[in-house]
Amino acid sequence: MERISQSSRSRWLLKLGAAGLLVIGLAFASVAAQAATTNLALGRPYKITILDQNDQFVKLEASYPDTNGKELTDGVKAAKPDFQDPAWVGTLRQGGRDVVIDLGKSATISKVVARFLADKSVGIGAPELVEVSFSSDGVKFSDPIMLQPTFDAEGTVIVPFEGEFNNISARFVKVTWANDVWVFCDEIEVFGN
Ligand SMILES: [Ca+2]
Repeated sequence: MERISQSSRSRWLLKLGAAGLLVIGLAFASVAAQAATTNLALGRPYKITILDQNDQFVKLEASYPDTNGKELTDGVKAAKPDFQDPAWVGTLRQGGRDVVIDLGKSATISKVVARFLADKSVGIGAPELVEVSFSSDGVKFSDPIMLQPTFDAEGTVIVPFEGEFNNISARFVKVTWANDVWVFCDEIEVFGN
């Protein structure tokens, strides 16, 4: 059997070492990529505030409730653009809504997505305005930034509104939408790590 010389053995060890480092590096890169796509809002508590409350409208929108006050971050999305799917939370007029999500701890945020329903045939429109703002203490919020619809809402469709950010640091995320008549939302997601 041919003996492996000392120098060629050293070269092999170097190559194995480099391969090992590459594998470890890829593993870290994979974890980092995964973390960046984590929905930090999933299962987190939030508070909805009606901007201009009217008791008559509050009664009417109770037909499309936010059951247990958890539906907007429970990870459950409507399968179809059907307003009768219980995943939708219906909100009627009253100016609009603030939804303040508490991520539980300070996070680095790269993307926010809020999903809405558009079905003009039943008076439900994608909101004309959706904004997001950020806070470290839940009291003082940054200036709002508009979330944009990912496409023009024509017909009966689910329209995600999105914003991408350059690693904003915050614990509290406030999504605000304006209500024309009916606005239906099923999920708000905050991606980052
Ligand atoms: Ca949901």
